[in-house]
Amino acid sequence: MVAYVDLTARTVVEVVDHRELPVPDESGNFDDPEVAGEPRTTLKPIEITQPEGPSFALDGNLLTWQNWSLRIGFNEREGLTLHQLAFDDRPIVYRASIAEMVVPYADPSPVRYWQNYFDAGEYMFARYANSLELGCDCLGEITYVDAVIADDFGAPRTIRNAICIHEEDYGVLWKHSDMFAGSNETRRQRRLVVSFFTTIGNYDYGFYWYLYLDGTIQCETKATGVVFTSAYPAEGHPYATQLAPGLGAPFHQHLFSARLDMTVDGTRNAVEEVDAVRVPMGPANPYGNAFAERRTRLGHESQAQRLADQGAARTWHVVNPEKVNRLGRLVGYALYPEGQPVLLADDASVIHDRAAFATKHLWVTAYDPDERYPAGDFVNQHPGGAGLPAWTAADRTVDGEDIVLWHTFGLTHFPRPEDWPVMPVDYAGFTLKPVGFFDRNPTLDVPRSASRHCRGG
Ligand SMILES: [Cu+2]
Repeated sequence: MVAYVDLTARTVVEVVDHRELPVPDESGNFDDPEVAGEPRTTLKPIEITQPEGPSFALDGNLLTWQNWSLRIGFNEREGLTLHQLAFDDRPIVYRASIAEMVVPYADPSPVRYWQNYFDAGEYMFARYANSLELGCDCLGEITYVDAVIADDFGAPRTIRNAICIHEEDYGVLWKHSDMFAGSNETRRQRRLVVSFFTTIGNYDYGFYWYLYLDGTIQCETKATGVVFTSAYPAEGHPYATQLAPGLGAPFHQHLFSARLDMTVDGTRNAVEEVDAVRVPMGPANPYGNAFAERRTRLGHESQAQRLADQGAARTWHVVNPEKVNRLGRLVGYALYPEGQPVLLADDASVIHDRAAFATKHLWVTAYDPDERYPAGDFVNQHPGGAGLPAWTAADRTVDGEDIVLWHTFGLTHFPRPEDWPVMPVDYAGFTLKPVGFFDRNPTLDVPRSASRHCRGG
């Protein structure tokens, strides 16, 4: 049953009595031993120890770790913000954040069709950031940072332990066993992790930024919590998964927009789209084995609204047209998208207009300090068209300018029975990797692991 209420007039406009279904009777209280069963006893402890402390330092909001430096910030709309990311004092990203996210649902019934939550622009999701706990949320040698946000009346509110900073081992960085020279070298990768978790209604989202020894930057979102269930008919419903008897969860997407104000070795940057292309057999390719890279410079904003193409291994290289490496090539950082679906709702739908940012994987815009939120500043009940579609109507040049990348990524979630009654973390994100930014592998100076768990070399 759905009631449409005019909040201004305080009147009920319409009541829709859609369908009568039995209330599912299975308990989903996963913290109830009756539901969860006895805790298993077979997991031995894992302890992370760093006897000399972590390798990073935090001075105010300035975070330094290995070759990296950055400043961290936090606000109620975007949550964590990273500023002035630099490697060996060479700037890469001026400011990075998750500037919007939308969760559109696929069920066309009157109960659900309007469910399109803009968790950032409508709900200010970072207001609900969790106070994290050592050993549960974060393992190892952790530095917590409190966040101070503005509450609904403009007063400061402190969220204790909102931001978690730590260092992780991340397996093998590089390795080679040389069968001719008899040498055997392995180096271990590490990453610096800056993260927070927030709870918006039924879902819990983690936002994790990783910096790696080799210059890689990664953003990873984690979706967990409880999927949006209700009574559904067991048969004949093409837009939901049955999770328990009589209980269904509708299909939906979690679409995030990362705002990446790039500054690769300086303010003036440009974007090249790089595709893998097949080469027809012919005089220049007599054996037919050739394949090549195709580079396309994105000149104006109208040309810089792009979809990923995993079949072509498509990446977007943010280059500095004024700086070259020792090989005479432009220095760059490449955005590697996951290439999951963009907004699946029909082009004529309301959500298509309201979440236009989510219809492309990539937008590139000329920097304007007023352009911060891709669905517009005021998202609640906005009819659509604000933000990226409005700004890019000017079709500014983005070639050799101060530019901002807006990257849509996310999950298209067909719930699984295993997502009930609480959902194991699902992941979505993207990676920024140096491509010709360095003259060679920047991690040759990483020493062999000195851990006593290793046999000495
Ligand atoms: Cu989901």
